[in-house]
Amino acid sequence: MPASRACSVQTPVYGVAMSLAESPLQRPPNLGLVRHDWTRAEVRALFELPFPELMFEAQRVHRLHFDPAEVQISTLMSIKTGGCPEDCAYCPQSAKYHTGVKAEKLMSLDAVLADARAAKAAGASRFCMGAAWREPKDRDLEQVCAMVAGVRALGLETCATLGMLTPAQAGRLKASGLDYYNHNLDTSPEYYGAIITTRTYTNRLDTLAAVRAAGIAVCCGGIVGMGEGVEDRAGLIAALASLPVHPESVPINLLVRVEGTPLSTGDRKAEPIDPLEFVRTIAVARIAMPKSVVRLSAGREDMSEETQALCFLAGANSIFYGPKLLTTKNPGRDRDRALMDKLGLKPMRT
Ligand code: SAM
Ligand code: DTB
Ligand code: SF4
Repeated sequence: MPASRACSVQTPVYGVAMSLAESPLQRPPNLGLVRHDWTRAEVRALFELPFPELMFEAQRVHRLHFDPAEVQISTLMSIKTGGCPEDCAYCPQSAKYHTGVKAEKLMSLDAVLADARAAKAAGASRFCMGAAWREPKDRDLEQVCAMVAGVRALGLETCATLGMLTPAQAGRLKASGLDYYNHNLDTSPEYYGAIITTRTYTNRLDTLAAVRAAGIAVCCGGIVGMGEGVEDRAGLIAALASLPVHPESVPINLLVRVEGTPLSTGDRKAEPIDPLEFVRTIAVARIAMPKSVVRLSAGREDMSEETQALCFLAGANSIFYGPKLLTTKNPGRDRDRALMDKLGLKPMRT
């Protein structure tokens, strides 16, 4: 061994886990390889690691597959807002709750393309169109397909999140040029029923299978801070990492608590989660799905710069950029540019 590697205070060579090598902790085998057989217990054990060990492993895995200074930039647009028949307890767009979000019609093609042009000019590489539907009707899908084709023609990657899809609908979206489809598992299979009753976990897995079979890249993650336990956060990551192919994109959302939703008040009120537990969830997602782009998704508006910086250190490498998510606030572009400059982060090359 060259002299420079013999001493434990030298700059580490990536892939050589110096502190773990000297620690009594056993590193699970094959960290950094893509595996589909993650057990809940293994994922749970990652959550239990001392914070420095977890962060070290997450960074090691991150650097095996990504440039840690690069962040993928997406912009989100609500193309059909509010009035949704589903009862997702976190969602301001459900017609079942009084949140002040007004139901609107599907936007026009021109309005969507104008927004997409602005997003591109501001530096986004992907444009994600969200609709508050349980599932798209075929005539709505026709219009969304035209939007997808138009956005793609602008030179942006395309993403849509429209609710449940049949295989035929997924095929039509693929044919129109859809690159990514977002459909989240949201939480663990066990906690899911406490959050949504109008569709099942299996419904979600079926949509994900239809998207995958159509050849569209999968964007699938969940929400943290809905009153779930660490067991559920581990269950979510284990479910995502056990999919036959890992999602190419994994959004980890921090609950945006919106007044009027069941999680905002009363006996179902979700208490805010410790920011470090959110960081841990990002780190565990990074380790369990080494090649996936992990998005530090909703919830950044009220997040400190320090917490966001820790999320990037934990392996997050994507954000939504622009002052609005679907119906709630996201940091303004100036604020995000300043943070990225301060941290030396740059847009991911596509
Ligand atoms: N209606 C479609 C569906 O549910 O699949 C697409 C839009 S829906 C708003 C997309 C995702 O946004 C949800 O699955 C959920 O994970 C996330 N989301 C919605 N409201 C949220 C909130 N208040 N805080 C954090 N994430 C939220
Ligand atoms: C995802 O995982 N998060 C985004 C996107 N997919 C569609 C949505 C966040 C929504 C936050 C609440 C709102 O703005 O309405
Ligand atoms: Fe509807 Fe989607 Fe909101 Fe659920 S998350 S209420 S399906 S818009």
